[in-house]
Amino acid sequence: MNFLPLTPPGQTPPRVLTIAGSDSGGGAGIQADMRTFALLGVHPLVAVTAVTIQNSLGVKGFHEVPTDVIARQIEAVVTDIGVQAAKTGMLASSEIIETVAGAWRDLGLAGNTPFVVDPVCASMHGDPLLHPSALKTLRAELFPLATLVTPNLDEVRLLVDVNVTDATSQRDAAKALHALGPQWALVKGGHLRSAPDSPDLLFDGTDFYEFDAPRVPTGHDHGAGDTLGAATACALANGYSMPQAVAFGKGWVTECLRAAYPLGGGHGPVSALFRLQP
Ligand code: PXL
Repeated sequence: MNFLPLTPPGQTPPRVLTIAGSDSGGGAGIQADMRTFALLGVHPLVAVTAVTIQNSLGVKGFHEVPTDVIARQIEAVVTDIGVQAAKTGMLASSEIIETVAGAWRDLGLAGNTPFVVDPVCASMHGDPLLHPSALKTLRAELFPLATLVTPNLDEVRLLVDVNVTDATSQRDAAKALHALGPQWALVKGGHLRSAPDSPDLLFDGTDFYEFDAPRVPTGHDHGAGDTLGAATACALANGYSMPQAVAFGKGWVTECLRAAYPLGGGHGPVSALFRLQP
């Protein structure tokens, strides 16, 4: 696959901000985002929302970062360093979502800086990463600010109550998500286990774009959703159109799935480290 343009050493690369939770196991969340950013030649900026206590077997608990600390992290990097795109991951609570939405609006980023919202609700083990009462805030406050939302099929069910089982219901889900206000909605088909491929569907309110990739047979796919969103945000920061950026993100996560490795006694992570192979 082709990668993103690289900035010569000594020159400032594009900056992408991740607003997300820390995974102590290093597979998902901020750690996955930063691996992808760095290996795509992007300078990673970080606003930590929560610290999870986690290993390959699951999430044992998490500690939320106070909302003023989250808002100040975002403000500090946006006002000084500047961002060409941002993505959100684990946001944990309604208060944190309101804080992130408020910061995005107050800093004048809404409508002019690509904003990828990955509506993380639970870990792959089913451990909750978002309070159920926060779904309403996600829909009402953050989705209207998003350039792109990237739910998986479990998140689609929680957000718009559509059970995606085939291409028709995937279109219904994309329409329902788009009606919540994002510019683009991506319904990820990775969890459509009945499909031989992993079909993702992108919708801008008018046109549908399909992205197919072969399903990679691995038990180690921790961090796959984060990695797709992160790579898509990096492509947007480089000026790609949305369909081009999603195609790039999909290609990148497919390579990371092929390179996934076992870790600990549970599920291993997808791996951007393949990029370091000579
Ligand atoms: O993959 C979603 C995700 C995002 N962020 C954090 C996580 C997970 C999944 O476990 O732990 C911090």
